Amino acid sequence: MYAQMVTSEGGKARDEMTPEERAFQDRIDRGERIEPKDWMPEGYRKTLIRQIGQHAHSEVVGQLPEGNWITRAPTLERKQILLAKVQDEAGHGLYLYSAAETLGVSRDELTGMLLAGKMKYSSIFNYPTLTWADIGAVGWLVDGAAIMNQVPLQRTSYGPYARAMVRICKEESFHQRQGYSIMMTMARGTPDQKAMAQDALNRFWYPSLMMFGPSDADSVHSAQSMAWKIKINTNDELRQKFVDQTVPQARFLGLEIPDPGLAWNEEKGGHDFSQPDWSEFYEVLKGNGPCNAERMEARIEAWEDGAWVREGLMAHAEKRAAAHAAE
Ligand code: BYC
Repeated sequence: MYAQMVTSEGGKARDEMTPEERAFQDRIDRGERIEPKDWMPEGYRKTLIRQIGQHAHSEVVGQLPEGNWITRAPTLERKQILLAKVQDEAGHGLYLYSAAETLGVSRDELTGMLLAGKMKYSSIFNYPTLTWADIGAVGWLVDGAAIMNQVPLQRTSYGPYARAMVRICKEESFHQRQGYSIMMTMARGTPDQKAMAQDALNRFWYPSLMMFGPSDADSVHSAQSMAWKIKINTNDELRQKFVDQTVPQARFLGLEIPDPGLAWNEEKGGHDFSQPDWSEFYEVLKGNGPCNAERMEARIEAWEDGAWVREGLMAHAEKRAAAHAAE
């Protein structure tokens, strides 16, 4: 499988590297940016295609749980804000597909792999958004986790990916604030509204922790990706930072993180917290989450429904090219 090809390439020791690979690693170690036309090891290119492609798919699939609430947003203002946010996610997908294209893979190929079940998207989008409070929780927690992961990616070693992340991060912070603003309104509303906010937090807490990927001990790609500075932090480091950032935000809302094991640890200067149920995570990755089938059906339908647009654009481009050639 595609992902396995990538995995088997990783983790080379320095004395096993070719001279080109050593020179490449030296550039990375000096903090230089790698650009599309530069020489790069095949494993580096494939790891980036996997990560950026998966990231792009996540942005696009991530529109579905929120798009579900556009027609039901409680006020015109909330509707406008949510619409703008969902459109931003489409834009993020496009920047990321463009960044991946600089590595020699087309957007159509990446989409084809997603639709054939050969590429992943973030596990979080396989959970349903059952109430309006879930839209608050998604913005606050899911976009909050996304920012935690993506701010360091602005310094990732591959130039086009790092540059795409700059604008994405600016927009993600607006998304996080809009989610938190919904949570503030709900948490300060009627007892029923506050209960809805708590219920949304209860359901989204552990899936949000899973967004950072498996624990470092089980992360297949981290060691090589960090050596190549594709990843700047480990999965556990970012998860810890996310928990430490989010706990006071929950307190401010008067809501409770659904973790009896949560406690401040003075010695480490951070919170101790319970791990998510990793067997649930791997089930979701295998396609057995609550919404996997629904999400894939929606993407396949969108691809098929868009065929006439793609054909029309191709016909138009061919006509223009023929007209230019005849000039
Ligand atoms: N979900 O070795 P590991 C957004 C897979 S969009 C699914 O640690 P890596 C938003 C992993 O792919 C946010 N799969 O992997 C959008 C690997 O399997 P393969 C998306 C996951 O790559 C719209 C295996 O588990 N963000 O926020 O070193 C609306 C072993 O993992 C997940 C990004 O994509 C997961 N959560 O580290 C609102 C950020 N975690 O590929 C919000 C960029 C792990 O070997 N990506 N896997 O079959 C990354 O930073 C890294 O790829 C990860 C995983 C930290 C996610």
